[in-house]
Amino acid sequence: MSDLVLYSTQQDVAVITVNNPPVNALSPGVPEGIAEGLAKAAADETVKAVVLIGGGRSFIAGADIKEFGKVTSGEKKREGGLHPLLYALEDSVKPVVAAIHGQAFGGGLEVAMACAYRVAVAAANVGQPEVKLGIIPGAAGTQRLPRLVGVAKAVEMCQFGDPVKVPVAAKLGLIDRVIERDLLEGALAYAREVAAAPVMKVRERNEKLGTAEENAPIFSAAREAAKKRQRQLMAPLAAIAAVEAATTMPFAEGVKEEARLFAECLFSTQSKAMIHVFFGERTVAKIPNVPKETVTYPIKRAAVIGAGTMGGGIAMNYANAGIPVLLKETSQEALDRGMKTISRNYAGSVAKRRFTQQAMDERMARITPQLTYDGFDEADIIVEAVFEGMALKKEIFAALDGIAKSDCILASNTSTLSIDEIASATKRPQMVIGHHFFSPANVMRLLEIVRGRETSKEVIATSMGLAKALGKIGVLVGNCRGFVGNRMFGPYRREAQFLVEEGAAIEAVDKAMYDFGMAMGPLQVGDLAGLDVGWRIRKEFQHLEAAGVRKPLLEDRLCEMGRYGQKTGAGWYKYDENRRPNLDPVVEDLIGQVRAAAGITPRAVDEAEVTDRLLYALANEGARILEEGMALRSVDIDIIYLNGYGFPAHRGGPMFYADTVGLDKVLARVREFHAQHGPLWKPAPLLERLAGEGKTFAQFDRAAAAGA
Ligand code: T1G
Repeated sequence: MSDLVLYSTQQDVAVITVNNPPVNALSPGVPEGIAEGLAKAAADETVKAVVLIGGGRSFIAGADIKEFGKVTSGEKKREGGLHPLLYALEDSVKPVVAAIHGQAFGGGLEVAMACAYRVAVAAANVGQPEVKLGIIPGAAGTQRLPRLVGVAKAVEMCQFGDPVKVPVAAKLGLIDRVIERDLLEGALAYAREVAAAPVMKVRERNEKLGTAEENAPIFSAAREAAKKRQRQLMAPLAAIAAVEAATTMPFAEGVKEEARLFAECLFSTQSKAMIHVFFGERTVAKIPNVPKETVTYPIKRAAVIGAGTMGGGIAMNYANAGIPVLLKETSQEALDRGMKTISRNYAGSVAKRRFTQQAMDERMARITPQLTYDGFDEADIIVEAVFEGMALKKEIFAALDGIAKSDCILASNTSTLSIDEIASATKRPQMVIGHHFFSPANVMRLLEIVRGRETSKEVIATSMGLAKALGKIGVLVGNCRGFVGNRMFGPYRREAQFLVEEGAAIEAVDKAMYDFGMAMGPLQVGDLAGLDVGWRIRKEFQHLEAAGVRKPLLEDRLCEMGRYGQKTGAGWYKYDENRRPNLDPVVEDLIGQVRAAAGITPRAVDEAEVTDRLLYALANEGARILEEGMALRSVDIDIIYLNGYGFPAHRGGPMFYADTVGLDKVLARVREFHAQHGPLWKPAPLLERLAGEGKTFAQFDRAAAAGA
């Protein structure tokens, strides 16, 4: 028996322990080890029943996702999968009891459902999260689950992939007993209780499969929900179809139909993209030359300067994570306004039953509004979130230098200004870092962590851990203008405006990107964030703009007209009381005037030109960012775009998407645009190199990792 699966006996019960840390994935050798243990138990006359349990922190968290890439790349042939093991478990003469703690996800739950019984501790979670990887359960999960919990719940679990807490799963009939104390002891006792009882194989239980009449509305509602909440995704629809097969076909046929649907999803670009994202969200936490064992600062007390939209949201993040936070403003009126916004945000969550009034009160109690620096000398981290002006920020950091304790991290939430220049206002640049939150700060998962030239490893490591504690995805970026996300968003939104100047309709540009999968089109996004934000930055950086380079004309004009977007009721669009966008003849007139003044004869612009110009603007700037080392890997850029800019996960991110198109094709289009539109489209040298070598951004990452 491999050491991936351990076998022992406790008097008359065999115990099979999966020992494949960190999550007991069903990696090669694990299914085989369980099967070997089962055979041993069958051959041992003293054994009356079997307990299958996970070692370490969890039961089995699913198939080994790393194996899928080997199958889809052809490196590895698809074998019989888990079915032989599942039938061996289900047909075992001696009943097998799955004992669950931590997670039983995906293949882990499918293994547990093939067992005669399932017991679990209340804190554990079960689920079929495969759709989050762009696939569906591939080991009869869609066939056994409805037989245990009924059709409606099985569809929901397979279509959305969300975890189900054990007490709820027990009520559904998925867990036979919730174990109060020691899981193994409880499972052994349960196994002895049921050792001699007759076992009904799950695959033979049909009483919960309902009738066609009962099921029809369930499946049509599920498909309706998929259309609304899972736009463009293929796996949820495949999951629904697979569960439907369980209600219309005999078990063995249903398993075949599930396998067909599973293969369709597994080989899809959507699944490759979502698996890329799964690993990418974990890769970004790995910083070359900042080893895992780097000492970090404990963050027990926080302080935020500025109670505006960003400062208030940042304070909420700390309160949500259980960290008391001081919130300083310069006037009582601004402070009251900030606290009122925070209270209103929390009340909204209570109203939506996201959490209780008590939870809101506890969070509010963790935020201390004040007009002074009282208590800042005890803070472990101070986050500056004031107006985007360098002079003000330097003044604040100079003041903090004299107040904060020596091991207090000084973070700026600046979205564009230089962390090095801000750090120069202190005598402790090694303690200064950028924590760039995205609005609304208490909602958006992305946190760009901006390393200054002198930022210490300990401050970086602490920031990466703090991001996780705040429920954020922390991505380390370099200290260039706009860092990574906004630096790329500039060309993206610039091209959207150029396309309108050249003849594209506003709504056509937005629709093209929405149809690509973006949460919102680029012009609507501008209206949402506020056109005046970019307008102010352009004015701040005017002196840096290269002369003779084409600049977008329309948004400055819209701002001069006081049309900042949703916040003023009008920007590119006019907004009704429900903030729904409507085309506005005033803007059409303005576009006509601007074209005429610029001597532009409007032309037809097709959807492909819109998506190519916007998406390749991202990829081209991303390539420059990689080259300059302002992002560690192309996947870091992808994770930034998914979590900060509404890029669709099923497209993997701007760099992954460019890889799927083929960098040679991307480069050809960039060269076309360069010829048509001038220096802004100069191809990035890295893009030219990789395209010339027939390589991908992903290969660039692997080479960088190998070289690290
Ligand atoms: N396969 C391979 N590696 C995995 C893995 C998996 N299923 N799950 C986690 N890891 C790695 C992860 O990359 C990280 O690696 C380390 O384990 C710790 O993970 C047949 C087809 C279980 C809730 O989708 O949801 O079964 O960065 O940081 O925060 O029908 O991991 O340390 O190198 O996330 O404590 C279905 C995915 C698979 C579950 C634990 N199962 N995993 O969270 O740790 S498809 C899933 C999770 C399937 C069947 C189908 C979480 C977790 P590294 P972590 P965590």
